[in-house]
Formats: sequence, structure tokens, C-alpha cells
Amino acid sequence: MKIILYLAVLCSLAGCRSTTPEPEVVAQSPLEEFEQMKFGLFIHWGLYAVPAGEWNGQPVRGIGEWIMKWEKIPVPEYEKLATQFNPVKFNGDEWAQLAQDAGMKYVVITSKHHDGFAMFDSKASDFNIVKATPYGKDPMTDLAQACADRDLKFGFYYSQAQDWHEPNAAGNDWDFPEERDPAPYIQDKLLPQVEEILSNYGDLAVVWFDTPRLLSKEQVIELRESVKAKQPDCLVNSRIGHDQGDFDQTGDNSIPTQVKPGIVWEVPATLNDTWGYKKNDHDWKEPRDLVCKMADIVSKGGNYLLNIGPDAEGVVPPESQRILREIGQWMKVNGESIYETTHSPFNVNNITWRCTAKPGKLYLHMLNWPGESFEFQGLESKVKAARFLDGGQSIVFRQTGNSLALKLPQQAPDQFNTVIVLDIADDQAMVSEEYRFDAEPAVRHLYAWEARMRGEEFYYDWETQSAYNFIDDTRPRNELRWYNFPQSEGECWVDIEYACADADAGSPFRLSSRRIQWEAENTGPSELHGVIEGTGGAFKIKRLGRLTMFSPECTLVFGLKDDFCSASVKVRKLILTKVE
Ligand code: FHN
Repeated sequence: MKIILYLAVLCSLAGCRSTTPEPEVVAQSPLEEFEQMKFGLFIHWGLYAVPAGEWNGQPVRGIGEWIMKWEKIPVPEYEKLATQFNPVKFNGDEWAQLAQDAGMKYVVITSKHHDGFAMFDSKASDFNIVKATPYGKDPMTDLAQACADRDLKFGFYYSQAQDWHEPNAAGNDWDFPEERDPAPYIQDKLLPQVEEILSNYGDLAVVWFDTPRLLSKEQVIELRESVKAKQPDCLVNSRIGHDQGDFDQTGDNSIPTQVKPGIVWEVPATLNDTWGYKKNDHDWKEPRDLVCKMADIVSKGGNYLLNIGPDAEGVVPPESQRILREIGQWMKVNGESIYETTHSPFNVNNITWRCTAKPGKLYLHMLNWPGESFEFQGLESKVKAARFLDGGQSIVFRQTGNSLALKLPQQAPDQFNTVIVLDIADDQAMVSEEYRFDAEPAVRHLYAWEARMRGEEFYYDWETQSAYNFIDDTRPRNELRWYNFPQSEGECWVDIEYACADADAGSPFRLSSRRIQWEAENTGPSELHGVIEGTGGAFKIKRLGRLTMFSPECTLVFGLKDDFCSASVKVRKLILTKVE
């Protein structure tokens, strides 16, 4: 990718009469390129696809690629899965094509997950797909090539600290003694395998590390340097640990509540409730939800890395394919409002639309269709024109001061997310201070649709704009989680907007805030407990109580204790008001 800058440089060369601007091609850094791609495919594929979420004939709760840990499967028994792994239907071209059809620009696949099994040909460990399976081939060669053929960037996930196959790595506490010194594992497996993935599959965009622990800062620096020595342009993510990443990751499926400027970051997320294939996980997210989440993430400045878990034959679940291709249809028309955009110039608090930007342009993502008219405040730049991105039909508008009113059709033109393009007179939008993306609102509205809906079979209803089916007999239990509240340290009042039939009142709720960190002690929690009151079935706002928020990053978790009535409670949003 190149940026062409038109510099108005007067030509001083002898004989040159033209003053036409000369295009200057400026190469972008790998990090800038990465940030501009915005949308990528994550693939979790490994031996765990064989049991597919069942052990000894019983379904196993939790994410599928963790089955070895959930069931404490001894290493020799887990190794036997390799003899059943024969993905004869794997086709690298089909997978890469799926990514392209979805409108994705990069692909990251598990080269080795926590189970320690290498999905590539490895000299450093025989526990790999070529040596230990009847398949006997290296699928990564084909996939890397198929991605290169389509101009998709390619990268590998590698679990650097957890390796349940190895006594000296982190994670396996059922086969091996607790005491461990990672040095031999680092020398014999981690560094050699990382070198292998960087040597044998062409240029990598990223080595995507995960669950940092056990390794010291020096060991992490050595790991990072080993990547850069082989491929200086290859990025590493923040989950390498000890602040050694080139770009940042949010928690899984977790979108920050506000614009996060100044750094490059990415949200890894699943299409259902697992990363690795589970045959009984049919809890698919809707394309509409995913398109809206993408607009939310990109408007806050991030990238979206969306996961598929192919089965043990090498087939991508048909539902995943359908969902990705539906997203791709939207991207085909609206990709201009996603790729190479920058974050919203507006504060996203208490609005259900989002904005992405390019020089001289704003893209309004109408996640909830407002009907015939839409008005918002804060834009000071002069609007020259307004139109739908799909079809280009112009929109009648009136700009008064910092208020812009648009005349719209009653029905949403797009079933997922209608994008409106504003051509503005300034390169960068001028926005009144209180509406700017970095304004700190005294009252913060946390909508359910922005939250991570953690748990299984937990639903969002667009009609009532609320989350429901709060049950906690699942692992993890169903709860709403909001992340990242910069500068929000201190006490606040918490109100909730929800609906509950009087007959269904009485569920105990819990709300907690804490600062969660990978490599340090968590701070908090501050907690609130109480009982959900009936609202006569209508949406009402009620006070839950007073809570402490932590800085700089805080996680807020809301859940109901599972009982006969909690599943029907509908939660629209929490409202946080700072105690002065
Ligand atoms: O433990 C892993 C999990 O299996 C999965 O790989 C995700 C993807 O981001 N990362 C870890 C948990 O955060």
C-alpha cells in the first residue's frame, strides 16, 4: 500500500516550466499498513478439532481449544488425537478466498496453540502435523501461498508461554510438577519454532503471541529480537508481554467504550462462543451484529480480527462461511467507510451511531435507523454535500451553527448499517470541544450492544435494544462486560435502564468493577449487590448504587444470578454519574 502525496513544489529544474504538483510516493511503515487494513481473519485450527468439544462421549463446556486443560487429558492420551487428524478436505485457496470474500485484508492462523501441537512442519518438535498425523503434509505452505496470491497479508499465532505438551512451559499442572524453569523450553522449542515459521512461509505480517506469563522481560526481549532478526518488518502483538508489542490487543471479544487514539490496536473476536471447532456450538452471531461491531471498533480506531474454527477434516463450518460472506456483501458496497479510515472525531458516549473519517470526508454509520430525520451536534466544519455511500443518492441537509439535520427515508436503506457520507470543507473535521472524541463526559452511558456479551446463548435484541437471557449455569456465565474507562477513577452512581415483568422480579444482580492486568495483580474489585425490581415490563431507569472505578483501565461486569426469572430480564444500558 502506498500513499501518494501531492506536493505543491515549484519545479526548480532548468527548463521545467510546469508547476503541476508532482506525486510523491511515500512508503508506509508495516505498522501503518497493518492499521489501515482494519479487518482480518483469525483461524484457530489444531488437534482440538478432533474431539470437537466432546470428551468420553460427553459435551465439554468452555472454549473448544482448551479441552485438554478442561479435562486434564494426560499428554500421551492427547497425543493420540494426532493419529485421527487427517484434514483431507483442507484447501488453502478456499480459505484464503473466504477471507477475501469477507472483505478481509489479512489472515492469522494458529501455528501452535496452548496444546503444543505444531500445525506446520517442525524440526524442533515431532509433535507436528507432518510427522504425527496420517495427513503428513504441511497445510501452512498452501495457505501462505494462497494468501500471497490474493494480496492478503499473512501471519502466525504462536502460544509462547503456555505449551501443555512441555514440562518446562506454562499451563500443564496435571502431568507435570508445578516448579518449572522455562529456559530449556525456550531454547529447544520456542525459539527454534519461531525461527521456523519466520523462515519457511514467506513474508509474515505478524507473529501473534498469546497469554503472556512465565517468561521474564529479558526472555521476551530475546523472543522479540529473534523475530525482528529474521524479518524486521514482521510485527509482534502486545500479548508477547512486558510491553514489547508493536501494537495492542484488547481482551477477547472486548471493545473499548471510547475512542482509543494514538496507538494501533486490534480486537480479536469469535463468530460463536469458541475459537477452536466445537460441533455443538451453534451460537452464531448475526452478520448485522458483526457489521455494527466492526463500525464501532473502527470508529474507535481499532482493527477487527474475526475468528473461524475449521473442523478436523479441514472444512470451515458452513454457518461461518455464510456469515462472513454476508459481511463481505456489506463490505463490497461500504468498504470505503472502513479501510484506511481514522477514528471518529466525535465522542461516542450516549449515541448509537458511529463515525469514521478520511481527509475531507466523514462516514456516519447509522447502526439504529433514526427514521425520517436525524440531527446531531458538534460538527463545525462546513458540510458541502451529503449522500448515501450505497448508490450515491444525495441527502437534503440543513446546517445551523454546529448542528446538522438530515432528511432521510422512513426505512433504513441497508439492513445492517446504512452509511452516510459527508463531504466537508476541512481535511480534518472541526468539532466543538464538548463533542470531541476525547471529551470526558460527567455522565457515561454504557449500552448493552457495546458490551462484550460473555457467556453462551446470550442474546441482543435490536428491536428493544437490550440484552437478555442472563443465566449463569454456563461456563463462563452470561454477563455484560464493558472495558476501558480512561480517567474515570473515583466514585460514581450507577443507574440501569431495563425491563422486567413484575412476576419475574427478584433476581439477585451483581455489578463489579476492577482493573484486570495480564502480568500484575488486579485492582479491586468494587462490588454492588441487590435484587432486580419489577418494572411492569416497561423499560425504566433505576438506581443500583455507588461504585468505585479504577484507572487507567477498568472492567465493569454486570450479571444476574441464575434463577427461574433472570433469563427474561432485558438490560438496555448502565448510566454512570461521577460523584462530585
Ligand atoms: O487462551 C486463548 C484462547 O484459546 C484464544 O486463543 C484467544 C484468542 O485471542 N486467546 C487466549 C485467551 O485470551
